[in-house]
Amino acid sequence: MDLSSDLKKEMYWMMLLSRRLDERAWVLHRQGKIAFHISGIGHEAGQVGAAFALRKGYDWVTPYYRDLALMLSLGMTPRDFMLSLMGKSGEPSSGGRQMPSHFSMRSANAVSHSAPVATQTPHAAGIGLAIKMKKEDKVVLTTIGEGSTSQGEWYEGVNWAAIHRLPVVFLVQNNQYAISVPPELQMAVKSSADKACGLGLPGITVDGTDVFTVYEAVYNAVEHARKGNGPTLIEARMYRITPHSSDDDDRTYRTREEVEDNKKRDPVTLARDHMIQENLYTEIELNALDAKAKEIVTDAVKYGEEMPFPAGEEAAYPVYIEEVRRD
Ligand SMILES: Cc1ncc(C[n+]2csc(CCOP(=O)(O)OP(=O)(O)O)c2C)c(N)n1
Ligand SMILES: [Mg+2]
Repeated sequence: MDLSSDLKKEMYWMMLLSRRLDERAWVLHRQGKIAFHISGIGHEAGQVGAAFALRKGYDWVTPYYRDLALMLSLGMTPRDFMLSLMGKSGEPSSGGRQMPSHFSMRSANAVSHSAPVATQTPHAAGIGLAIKMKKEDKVVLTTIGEGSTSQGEWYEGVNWAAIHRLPVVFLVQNNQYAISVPPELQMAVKSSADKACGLGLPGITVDGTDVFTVYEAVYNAVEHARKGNGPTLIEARMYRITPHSSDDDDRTYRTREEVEDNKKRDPVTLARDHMIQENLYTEIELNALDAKAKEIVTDAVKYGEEMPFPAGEEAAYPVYIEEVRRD
């Protein structure tokens, strides 16, 4: 696909910003300043490529917890993310009530998900059905990890979308682990995309470390859906460079050599190399961008630290409410 220089630069920036923000979250956790972090490091190409293939704020998204780069690409700010990590007042997903990274955002049509994995899949199918009934040309993107494609909800959601040819793109981020469990213990097929033939929709596997490859695959699937041709299942293959979460010790189930080896396909480094090779940026410009990303992250941390915690008496809103508030 022939992409404009500006588009490539925008994508690179989102990947870089997400990476620097994510790295800072780990530091904050180890400093004891936040309780929990679940990381998208290694997932940036898959998420940014997918987000840029959508009409932002027009199409719908039901994301999952690793989708930091996806959400930033759809307009969530680093400050918003810090509020989520710190459980502070004003946090857009839940006002600081949800676990961090349980993303939702009204302006991006991004719908909140539950902690049980795969619930976002039937949600996406339901939204797809609503779009079809309303005869709109919108599309739903839903994301998930490969391990969670073992869940019943996942099959039910994909099956329903396939039967009714709903405008849904199912993006599986195959990062080679479900906490400690490798894909071969989750499925007897080689790729989550192979499951598509049993459910009656197209399924493809792509290199999820290359942002432009993912963009092209999701773009084509989105256009296919928008024209009323139904859903597509895309598996983007990548590697979870960090432990599962801040509370996981991955040394108990994988070697350091394996992790180091997979860092050779670090999506942010690959995109950076592409920028140089295509003369889109010089080394000096790239270093300046990096400094800018770090500055934005530092500002977000300061902002988060200065914000108050939500008022205790509001803890149950909107779980239990006296009257319905529409704001
Ligand atoms: C129904 C359910 N079972 C188990 C869990 C605990 N859990 C949280 S994340 C996770 C691993 C999911 O792995 P995968 O789908 O590959 O996504 P990844 O975390 O690798 O991105 C598990 C088992 C859960 N949240 N929900
Ligand atoms: Mg996984």
